[in-house]
Amino acid sequence: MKPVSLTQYLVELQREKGLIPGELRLLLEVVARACKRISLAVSKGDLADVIGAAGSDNVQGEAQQKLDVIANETLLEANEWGGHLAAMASEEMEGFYPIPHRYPRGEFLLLFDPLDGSSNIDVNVSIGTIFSVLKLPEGVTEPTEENFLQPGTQQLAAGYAVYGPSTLLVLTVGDGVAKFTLDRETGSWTMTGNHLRIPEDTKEFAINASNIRHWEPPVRRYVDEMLAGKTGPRGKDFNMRWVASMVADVHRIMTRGGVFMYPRDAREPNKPGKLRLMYEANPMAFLVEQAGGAATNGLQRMLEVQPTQLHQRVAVFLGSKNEVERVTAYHQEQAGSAPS
Ligand code: AHM
Ligand code: MG
Repeated sequence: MKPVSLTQYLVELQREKGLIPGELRLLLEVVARACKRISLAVSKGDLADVIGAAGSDNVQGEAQQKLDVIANETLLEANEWGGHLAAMASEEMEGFYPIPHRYPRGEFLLLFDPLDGSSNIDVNVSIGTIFSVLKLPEGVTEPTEENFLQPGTQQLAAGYAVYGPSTLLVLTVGDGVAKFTLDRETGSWTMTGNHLRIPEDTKEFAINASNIRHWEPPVRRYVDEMLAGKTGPRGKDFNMRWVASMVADVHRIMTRGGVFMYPRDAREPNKPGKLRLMYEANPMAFLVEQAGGAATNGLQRMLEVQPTQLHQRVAVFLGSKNEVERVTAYHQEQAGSAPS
């Protein structure tokens, strides 16, 4: 069978299936092109002087790596002039970025975590880019931050790129999840999987266990039960994996199932978790649901959480459906029995 390119896949979604407008197709092509450039910079590593600290902090107070900055600029530059977007927002920028008036403006909003898994840059472990596309509300001509604060159900497209042994792009526009591998010789994205499915059951979980002493009781109960193995209440042994790059952990789950957790914990009680709703949790939740999995914040479906801030944090439980439902039920039980 002849290989299908990303362009062919998107053209089919637009023309034959009528699922996406032409402007969205062009936008996704530009995002994919930017990911290709980021992949190139990542793969050059020390040879291109892209490794190491940038000497600045982002809005979350995290030290930026050179690649965080390069990836952010690459996405901004690639997307600002095409005429598809009204504005962009990024993990690496405090405020949103309206498309400058010298360029035509479109009707979409693009959000991204330009370089996810920053702590893995120095050590040559998989990292990635996560993105989400929303529509500017009808009638708005000058975008504001509030225009971005739409629940994840409103996403028109979401995806991630993994810069690993091979570079992958995993994408959804609400018609299942497709996977593309970057062919480094021809420079094109070739489809290497379509309608990805996450098994409903799993024997693998992902959590940073060094935080165990800070976890809330439902998470402790859930993990303890898995750790008890065959002779415990679950009656089977579980395996654990934690890459510390959400893209890599989610991609493993996309491939063979599993449950990913970054719960709220007692380290910073006023922050509901580490990961960010708008450009990490929501796009991943959209992809995971499209692959037959589930995603919650412990209490409710992730995609239905009403955002209140651009950089809002959220607890994340996603992956194999039956496991996400179980850990969510443990949280709901606790919430139901907690004194008000
Ligand atoms: P980043 O976007 O600054 O890289 O932070 C998000 C990353 C996720 O990719 C990953 O799941 C998590 O942080 C790892 O956190 P920890 O180092 O606490 O295990
Ligand atoms: Mg991230």
